[in-house]
Amino acid sequence: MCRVLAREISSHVGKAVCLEGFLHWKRDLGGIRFVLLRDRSGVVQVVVDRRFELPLAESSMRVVGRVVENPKAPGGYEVVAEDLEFYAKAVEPSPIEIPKEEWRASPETLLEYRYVSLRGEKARAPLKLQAALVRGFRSYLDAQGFTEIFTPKIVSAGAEGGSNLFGVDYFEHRAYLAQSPQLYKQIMVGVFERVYEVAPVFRAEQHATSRHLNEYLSLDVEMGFIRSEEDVMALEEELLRAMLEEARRSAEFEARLLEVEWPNTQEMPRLEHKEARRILREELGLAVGADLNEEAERALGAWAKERWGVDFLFVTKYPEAARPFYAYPEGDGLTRGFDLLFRGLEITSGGQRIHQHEVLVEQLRKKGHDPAQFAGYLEVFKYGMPPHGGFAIGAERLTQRLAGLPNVRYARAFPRDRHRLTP
Ligand code: AMO
Repeated sequence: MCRVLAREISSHVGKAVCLEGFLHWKRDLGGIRFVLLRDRSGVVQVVVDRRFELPLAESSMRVVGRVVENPKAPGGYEVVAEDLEFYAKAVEPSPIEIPKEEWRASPETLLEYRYVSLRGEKARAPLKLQAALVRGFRSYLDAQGFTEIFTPKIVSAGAEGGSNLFGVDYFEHRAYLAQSPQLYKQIMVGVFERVYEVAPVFRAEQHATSRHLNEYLSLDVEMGFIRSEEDVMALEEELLRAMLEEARRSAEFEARLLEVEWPNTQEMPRLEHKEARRILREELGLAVGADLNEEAERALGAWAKERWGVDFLFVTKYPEAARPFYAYPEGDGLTRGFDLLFRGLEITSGGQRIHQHEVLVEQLRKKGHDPAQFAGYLEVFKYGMPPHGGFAIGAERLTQRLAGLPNVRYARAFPRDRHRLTP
C-alpha cells in the first residue's frame, strides 16, 4: 500500500514517492505525456515516458516516481514516473468525462451515472462535508451524555400520520418503512434519558422538488427532563455550532472547493409563528396558511438575514393544525413545536412532546387517529415518562444549504426520488 497522498507531495520534493488512485485525465504533447492521478485527497500531475502504455480514464493505478517542482503543474509540483502499474484498466470510456463534466453535465446524466460522476472532486465534496457534520453530531452528543440508539425501520404504523408511508409486505402482515424514529426515540428517553440516532427514513412524497427526497438521513435527538422547548432549541444551537466547527476543521479542502460561506452561528433568534405570519402578510405581502410553504420560508430567511444578519432562525409556537399529535399543546391552539430555518430552508422540526398518557389519547382523537392503532406507543406513557423533547435535522438539507447545492439530491450518494430507484 502506498502512503503518500496527492495533496501531500509538496513536502516530498526531490524524494521518491508511491501514489495510488485513478487515471483522472491524460494528455499527449508529442514528446511528453502527462497523466493526472486522482486519489481521495485530490489530483496530482504525473509525467510519463513512452515506455508505459496508458489505458482509458478511470483505470485504477499506482505510480512510483520522484517529486519535482513545476510551476506549470496544478499545485506547482509533479511526479516523474519511474514505474507505473494499472490494477484494473477501464474497459469502456467513462460515460462522464470527470474533469470536464462532473459539474456541467445535465443533472439526470450525473445521477444516472452516479457511480462514476461521484468520483469527481466537486461531486463527492458534499458527501465529505456531510460525513464531517455527522461526526460532529455524534461527538458533541456523546460528550453531553447522549446514547446512540438503533430503532426499527420496518414498523407497524406511521409516526407522522398515515399519508406518506411506503408499504411493505411483512409475512402475513402489512408493515411500513419508518418515516421517522419519533415514537421509538421517545420510548428510549424512558431508558437512557438522552438519545440520538443517525439513520435513513422514508417518505412517500409524490412531488419532486429541489428539497424533497424519498429516502433521507435523519439526525434525531430526544432528551428527557426538560423545562420547555427552549431547552431543546438551546441544545440544537450548541450542537449545530459543534457540527459546523467539525466540518470547518476536517472538511476544509472540500469546503473551499464548494466555496462554502460559513454561516453566522452566533445568534439563532426565535420568532413566534404568529409573528412570522404577520411579517409575511404585512411586510412581505405573502398569503400564508398554518404551515409555512417553501416560498414563505425563503422570504422569512431573507427577511431575517437583512434585518438581523442571521442565517439560522427558529420559528416557534406552531399551531396545533400544523403539528403532529405528539406536540405539546400550549393552549390557544398553539404547541411547543418549532422549526429551524437555515438560509430560508427548513432543516429541522422539533419541540416538546406530550408526556401524559391521557393528553396523548385526547390529541390522537382530536387529530382523527384511532388510539388503538398506537397501542404499543401509548403503553409506555402509562409508566412515568418525564417531560421531554427533541428534534430531527435533515442531513441532506443541511448539507445542501451549507454547500449551496441547487438540489438536495446532490447531497446524497444514491438519491431516491419520485422517478429514480437506480443506481
Ligand atoms: P419532519 O417531518 O419535519 O419532522 O422532518 C424533520 C426534518 O427532516 C427533513 N426532511 C426531509 N429531507 C429531505 N427530504 C424529505 N422528503 C424530507 N422530509 C423532512 C427536514 C425536516 O425539517 N419526527 C419529527 C422530528 C421531531 O420532532 O423530532 C419529523 O420527522 O430537514
